[in-house]
Amino acid sequence: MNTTKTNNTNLRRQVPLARVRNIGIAAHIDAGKTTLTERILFFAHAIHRSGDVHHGDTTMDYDPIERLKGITIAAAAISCAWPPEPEDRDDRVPAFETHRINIIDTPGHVDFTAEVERSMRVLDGAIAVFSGVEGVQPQSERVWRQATRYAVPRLAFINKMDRMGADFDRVLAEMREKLGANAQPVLIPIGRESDLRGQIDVIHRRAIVYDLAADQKGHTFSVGELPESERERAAAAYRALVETIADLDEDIADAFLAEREIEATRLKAAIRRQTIANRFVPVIGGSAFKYIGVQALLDSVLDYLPGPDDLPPAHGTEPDTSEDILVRPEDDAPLRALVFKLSTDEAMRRRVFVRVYSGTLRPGDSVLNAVTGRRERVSRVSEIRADKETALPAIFAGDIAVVGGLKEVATGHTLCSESEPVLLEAPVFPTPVVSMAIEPETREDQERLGFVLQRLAEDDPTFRVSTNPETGQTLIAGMGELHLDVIRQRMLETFKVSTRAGAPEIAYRETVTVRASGEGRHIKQSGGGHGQYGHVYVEVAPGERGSGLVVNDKVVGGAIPRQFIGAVRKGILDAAQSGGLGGYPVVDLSVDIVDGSSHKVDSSDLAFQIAGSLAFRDAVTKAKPVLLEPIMSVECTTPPDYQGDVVGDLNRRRGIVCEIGAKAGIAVIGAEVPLVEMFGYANAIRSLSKGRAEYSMQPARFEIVPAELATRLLAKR
Ligand SMILES: Nc1nc2c(ncn2[C@@H]2O[C@H](COP(=O)(O)OP(=O)(O)OP(=O)(O)O)[C@@H](O)[C@H]2O)c(=O)[nH]1
Ligand SMILES: [Mg+2]
Repeated sequence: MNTTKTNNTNLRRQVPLARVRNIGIAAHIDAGKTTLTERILFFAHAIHRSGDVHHGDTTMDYDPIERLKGITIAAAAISCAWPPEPEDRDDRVPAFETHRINIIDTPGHVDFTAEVERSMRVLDGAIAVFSGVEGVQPQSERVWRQATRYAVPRLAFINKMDRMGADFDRVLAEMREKLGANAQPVLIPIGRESDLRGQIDVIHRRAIVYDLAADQKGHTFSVGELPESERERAAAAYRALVETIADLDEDIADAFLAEREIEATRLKAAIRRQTIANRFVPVIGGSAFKYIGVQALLDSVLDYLPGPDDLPPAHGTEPDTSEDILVRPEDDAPLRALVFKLSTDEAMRRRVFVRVYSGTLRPGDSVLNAVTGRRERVSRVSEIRADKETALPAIFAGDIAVVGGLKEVATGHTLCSESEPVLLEAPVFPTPVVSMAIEPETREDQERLGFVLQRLAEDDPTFRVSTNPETGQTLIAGMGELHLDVIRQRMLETFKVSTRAGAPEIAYRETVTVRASGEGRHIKQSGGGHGQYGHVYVEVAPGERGSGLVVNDKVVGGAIPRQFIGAVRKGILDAAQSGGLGGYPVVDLSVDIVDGSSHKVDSSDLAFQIAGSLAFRDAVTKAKPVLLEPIMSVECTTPPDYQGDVVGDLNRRRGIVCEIGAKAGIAVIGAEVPLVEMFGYANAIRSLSKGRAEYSMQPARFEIVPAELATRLLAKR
């Protein structure tokens, strides 16, 4: 029975789909995402006072650890109306209909990349924020690629135009060069640094000028003729914009070739089409901190970013037949919702974040979790406002919301109607690179530790917990030192579990370098009663970096009976968890199950599982196993005086310097360095540059640890 469908007859959505925008804000660390989100909420009247990150009073960074550190850790969602209620409106927008904008503010630090990944998976559009001074930074490239992977249309906001050294044109050029973006400005800052005072509206060739004397919070501005000094710039930008769009869009091409005047609405419609098709990126300059350019950015979100029904339908698969199913954002279609995030609060209450792709969901409905196959009852559906929730009578296609009452659920699961099960594509997360042994401080902590760790690991797909089989120690693994530090702090502050930690270690991997075969025999046959009989031959071969572990069944003629292949596979997967060199996971290889033998009475799943493990270990030992270590791509920015010292130090860390450049009088050094050599680098770079150099890094790939080093490393274990 499809409860969802029968229940929704008397409920209607309040905001039509065409007036919904689900957008994310993504960028390099510190580009100003949270500041921009606060300003958006302020202008949309969703908050009365706009918070500041350095005062620790923002709505979006509500977590005490975020406020303390001044960075975003968890993506926070919030919803606002634009334009805000009519009585508060200026006359800039005549007759209008308000839109609902759901915003997800994501963290910039690469240790929390999972938050960006899962947000991108469910968003319809994004604002990519760049610093007007630093331009396109390594993490900006990463989030840009993430958005491209999920085909998320985006606007670019070049922020911090009030800061010394800000340069709009340079950042625009970098976006084209480094990101390959087909980008043209639609709103260009007027003035820069302390003289920043407004924007050129390129499409209407007019000026938006803020009255800074009257109002420091961006409420007072006038829209009028361009000042003489900006006319040439505006005309050139308009030409470039029209030419670029004419290249992409037939409608504008025709008008352009006929040299007809192009009406603003027509040009905007074409920009919208090309932005949504991911062929064009409108660029906007301003300063979130100084409240300049935010209202026009919001207008652009409505003008150019898609609503849920502007995008191609989402793809799902039928769980049994794997048939492709198109999911259209219709309220009366069967329910299809993707769980993209879980988070647990101090009272162990769990928030389950979903994006509804089709259908309607209301409290009391029962839904099918297409991954677990379990039927679950939804007790509550709510709108999200950062740390608060408002219960709703229903949520509809295109909504991002929190649902309550689910018992067994994880990130990437699909909730759907029982009559028409569908699996929606789950986001993919990177694997941890750093691990750390931890132990509880007291007996009380000991009791809660396991439970809390399990919850945290369920919430965060890039956080793993395991037990060292030899020492019995608890190991936690994540994306970096900061990630693990934040996890321990959260355990303490939120869940009151205090832990001692060992030094961070690399989450090494093991792999093979040549082909080899192996045999596993688990044969125990006594005279009377049942014995055990499992016998397996496997062949292993090196695979590509990042390919993981692939197991193939190549047995012919029933040497291993069909029903035991699953057990052999399980034995191999178990053994691969902990390799023979240092107990690290064995990855990037293929394993063919090729032959074996069985016994009519004594063969069992267990015997074949053990034989599979033994055969795998035997083969890997013969296949010249090696250790793999994570290599980081590092970018340092430093005053030129310290360039030599920074490069020398990177070389001593087994680093390979790939690129040295300059940006606004600052040297930029790009290098690849093994992660193990980067522990404690924050202090090192600070002291060798008197605190003036900075760096950021992100995982690049895994590479073989040099033999001599590997020997030393393994001897220590
Ligand atoms: N001068 C100036 N400073 C800004 C501007 N926008 C943000 N900042 C400052 O830059 C710093 C970082 O701002 P955030 O908003 O926390 O940046 P974020 O992108 O959210 O950072 P993460 O979430 O940690 O990646 C804060 O000190 C802000 O006050 C701006 O337009 N101009
Ligand atoms: Mg932030």
